[in-house]
Amino acid sequence: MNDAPKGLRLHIAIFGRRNVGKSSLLNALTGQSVAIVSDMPGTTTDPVEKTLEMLPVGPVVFLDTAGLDDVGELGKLRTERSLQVMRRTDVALLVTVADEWGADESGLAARLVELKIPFVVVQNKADAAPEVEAGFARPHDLSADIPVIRASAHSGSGLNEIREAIARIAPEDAMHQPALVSDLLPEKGVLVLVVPIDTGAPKGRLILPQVQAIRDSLDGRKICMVVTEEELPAAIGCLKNPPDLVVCDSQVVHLVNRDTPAHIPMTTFSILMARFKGDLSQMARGAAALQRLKPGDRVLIQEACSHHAQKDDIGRIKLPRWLQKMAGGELEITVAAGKEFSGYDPTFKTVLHCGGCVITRGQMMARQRAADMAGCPMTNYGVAISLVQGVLQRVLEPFPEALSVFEAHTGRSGIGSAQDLR
Ligand SMILES: Nc1nc2c(ncn2[C@@H]2O[C@H](COP(=O)(O)OP(=O)(O)OP(=O)(O)O)[C@@H](O)[C@H]2O)c(=O)[nH]1
Ligand code: SF4
Ligand SMILES: [Mg+2]
Repeated sequence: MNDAPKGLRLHIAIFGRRNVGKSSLLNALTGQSVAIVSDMPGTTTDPVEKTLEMLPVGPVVFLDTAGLDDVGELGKLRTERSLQVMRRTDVALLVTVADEWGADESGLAARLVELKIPFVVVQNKADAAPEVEAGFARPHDLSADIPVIRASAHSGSGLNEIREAIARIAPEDAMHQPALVSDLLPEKGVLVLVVPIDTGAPKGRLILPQVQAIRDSLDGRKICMVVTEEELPAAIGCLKNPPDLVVCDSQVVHLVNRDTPAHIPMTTFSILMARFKGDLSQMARGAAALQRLKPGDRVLIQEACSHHAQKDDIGRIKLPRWLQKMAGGELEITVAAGKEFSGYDPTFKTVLHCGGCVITRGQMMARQRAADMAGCPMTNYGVAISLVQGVLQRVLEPFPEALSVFEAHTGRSGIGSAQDLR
């Protein structure tokens, strides 16, 4: 489990004013000297990350942040970065010194409530305030369901309570990923995975969604075949009964659509991942909005990491070209990359998101919620590729709810054939 991908780990972020002991708590909870601690306010300047296996929660990432009361120009920037961390937080620790609770803490708590991020209030430095032990007050403006724990990063008191509280309040979504594919198959069902082995495929290995699909089908005791698109007809032909599901890479979806008889359900790895990572129905609604784009409309292309763009990059080059073709003219395209983001500008007519392999389900859901709140339809690359290929309805068939959302919002279908996509 130690090498669980970051996208599958619960993200726990530590917020609070400067010098309250956030970094000391990170070190105490992880049992390691991860972050620098000092009595100088403003010691932590950039978010610090530490992945570990934490009982009783499982694989987690801890994020230590700069104090939210930092001052001056630089301080403001640091505070902004800390707040951006909130957008990728599944559970927060709001740290104070003993029962000091002022406007900073109230504001922070209100913001966490607004973003629907569950949190624990940690009253740190309990060892230094024994004289008020009896009178340790619960903040007056906190709702009763928010745990308040007295702790000391120095003595270690309260740390287990913090761990247990995290496990208790962690969102179901972030703790228990839905199955990737096995729930779509009957008992001992047959799954055919179509994996193109072209020059773009990494040498000697498979990519994460492919490995996860194989593993999930084995966990679910299904029967899994893995073939390239060229072998697909032979693979289907050699089976006594039709397979229960064919899953392919988006880039060969037009070929696989052609070679998979209509009575055999098919979908793509991207669609599976869109459901695994977030709300597929919302992505399907966002795909319908792509069909309404007009020349001059603003589109945000959002990637969760800043990878080096290739010359035929899907997000930066191909999708914008296809969408402009669908819209019948130039679109105003903005590209944003990185794990941090600070909400959406409502003037975007669409947010087109990457697969988000480096962020968690909770983080993707937070992005989807933020887009929804700003009134920006949101979809992702995989869903958009199937739309422009004219096969979205077919690949959504295994997901009746998402299909009906798409059909309720759709106008015309995609731009048609594979030739159009060169
Ligand atoms: N007595 C006592 N002191 C603590 C405790 N936790 C932290 N401190 C001290 O408080 C000071 C600040 O600790 P940090 O962990 O650097 O605090 P921080 O919140 O990360 O500070 P910034 O990074 O500046 O925002 C240090 O001198 C710590 O030794 C605690 O539980 N008890
Ligand atoms: S899917 Fe998104 S997060 Fe994953 S590598 Fe591509 S751009 Fe980065
Ligand atoms: Mg610090």
